[in-house]
Amino acid sequence: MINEKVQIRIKITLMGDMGVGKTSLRRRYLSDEFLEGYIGTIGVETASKDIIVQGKKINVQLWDLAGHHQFSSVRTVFYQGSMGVVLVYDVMDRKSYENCMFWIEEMLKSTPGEIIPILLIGNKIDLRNAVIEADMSTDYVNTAEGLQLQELLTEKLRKYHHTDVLVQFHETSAMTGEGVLEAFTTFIEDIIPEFLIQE
Ligand SMILES: Nc1nc2c(ncn2[C@@H]2O[C@H](COP(=O)(O)OP(=O)(O)O)[C@@H](O)[C@H]2O)c(=O)[nH]1
Ligand SMILES: [Mg+2]
Repeated sequence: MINEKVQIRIKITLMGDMGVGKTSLRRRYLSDEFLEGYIGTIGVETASKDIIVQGKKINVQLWDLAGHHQFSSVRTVFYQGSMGVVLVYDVMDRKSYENCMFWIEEMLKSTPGEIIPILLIGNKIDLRNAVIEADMSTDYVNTAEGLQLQELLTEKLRKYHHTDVLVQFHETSAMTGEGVLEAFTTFIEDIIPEFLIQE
């Protein structure tokens, strides 16, 4: 029997360059069972839904920057209290891949003393598949490069926090849905504190 009460709320923050597909991923993951909100003062959209993990009801709240991604001091509120961060790049946009380090640095500056696991996502693989199939010589970010960045982030966070921090990596298409549910579900199951779901 599933307990009807929400037993835990988790805040997860989405970050990454504009246009990489954060809002699309959020919508795809939450499908049509979500509630949306907007925190105007810091330009954040929130959306949440309840999921069941090992028989416990969990409220997952996703925070997503709306509109322009301008660096600003109010953004610290955006990161604080996050139980996890989803860092997204677009596999067809190398700049968005290279900017991932800057996003991590901003997050670390905003959350002193907090250890926050990362889900790294390379999105828009449907477009990459299309150019590979058409044998086009377009520059794209391949899976090996995604894995390299995962390694780099793991190393950076280990040095910064002097302990191991979870960094997962998945490739997705918010357009077709490929990999989306799996990426979020695996991450969320891994970041929920054990003591909350084991009784
Ligand atoms: N082909 C393709 N387009 C996508 C994908 N994800 C997002 N998009 C498109 O990319 C644009 C930016 O997406 P959006 O979610 O608004 O990005 P955000 O600025 O990071 O929130 C939109 O036109 C989306 O339809 C994807 O996986 N594949
Ligand atoms: Mg958006």
